[in-house]
Amino acid sequence: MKKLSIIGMPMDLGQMRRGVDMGPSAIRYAGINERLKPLFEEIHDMGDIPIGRPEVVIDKESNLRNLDLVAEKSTLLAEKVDEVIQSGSFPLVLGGDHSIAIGTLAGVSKHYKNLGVIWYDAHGDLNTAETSPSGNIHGMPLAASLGIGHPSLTNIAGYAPKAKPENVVIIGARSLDDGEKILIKEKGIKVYSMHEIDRLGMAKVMEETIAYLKEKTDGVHLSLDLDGLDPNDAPGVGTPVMGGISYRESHLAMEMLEESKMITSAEFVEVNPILDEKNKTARAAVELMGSLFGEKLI
Ligand code: 4U7
Ligand code: MN
Ligand code: MN
Ligand code: MN
Repeated sequence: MKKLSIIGMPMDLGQMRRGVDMGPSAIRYAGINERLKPLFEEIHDMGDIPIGRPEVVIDKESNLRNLDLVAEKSTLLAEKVDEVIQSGSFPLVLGGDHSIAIGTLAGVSKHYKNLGVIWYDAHGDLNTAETSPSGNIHGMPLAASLGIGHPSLTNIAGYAPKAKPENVVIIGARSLDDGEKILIKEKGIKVYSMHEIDRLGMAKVMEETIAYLKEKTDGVHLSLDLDGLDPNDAPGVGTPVMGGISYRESHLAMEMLEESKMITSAEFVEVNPILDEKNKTARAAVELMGSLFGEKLI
């Protein structure tokens, strides 16, 4: 695709650590426009979806933090993403915590019969109100997108599910809660945990992922949580987990996705400049975008 549209989603309502609302600013500051300019005919930065500074509200019935607000803001994001795809442009969403994926996928999914999803993350984000140890919605967006969880989250844009479990691949998992493990088995979700990445190598993992999705999907969304990377390479995240995917492995993964030509939308989430070291995590995000969109080393 020749046109790129950047949408900032400075939402931090899906978790408790302040600062992830500054993710879009940090990523822009890291030079996203300059970096991607040579790779597109046209780049349109649409600015940020307005989130404001709403007060934290815990839903009485479900115990979910900021349930109504996340649902309301997700609807706004879904509309924007939908608009971008209709205009023939590639939507690139900047988070924000990972709860933003609920809105992104709500906007993307209606354009595909069989949307594939690559979930690049230390976590499964497959919790529901019942299984969540935290009540934080950023641990739930993949479940919600599969139609599992609170109706306010699963029915954004008026339909569910946004993706089928057999069209999802999780890459980088190393911190899964008990309920998430059960769901993965029950639904047959494909997971390349750090174990498989170590055993097979990233090249093989990506070859298999691409082959798996290619035959059955008509579009693939990349949801990249920076905590999928090792905290040494991406320290500016709210829920870091040791033993993650390296910076180099991540570049290889992005390069292979670019070669596959299968990615039709993307989001980079959980960049928290307050927890970062000299904007390292935002810079890593921008550099990985370079590889994802076709920047070549030589
Ligand atoms: B992220 C967690 F309990 N699983 O649900 C939860 F470990 O979007 C963490 O991947 C979720 O960063 C992390 O709160 C959400 C926890
Ligand atoms: Mn996540
Ligand atoms: Mn994560
Ligand atoms: Mn996190």
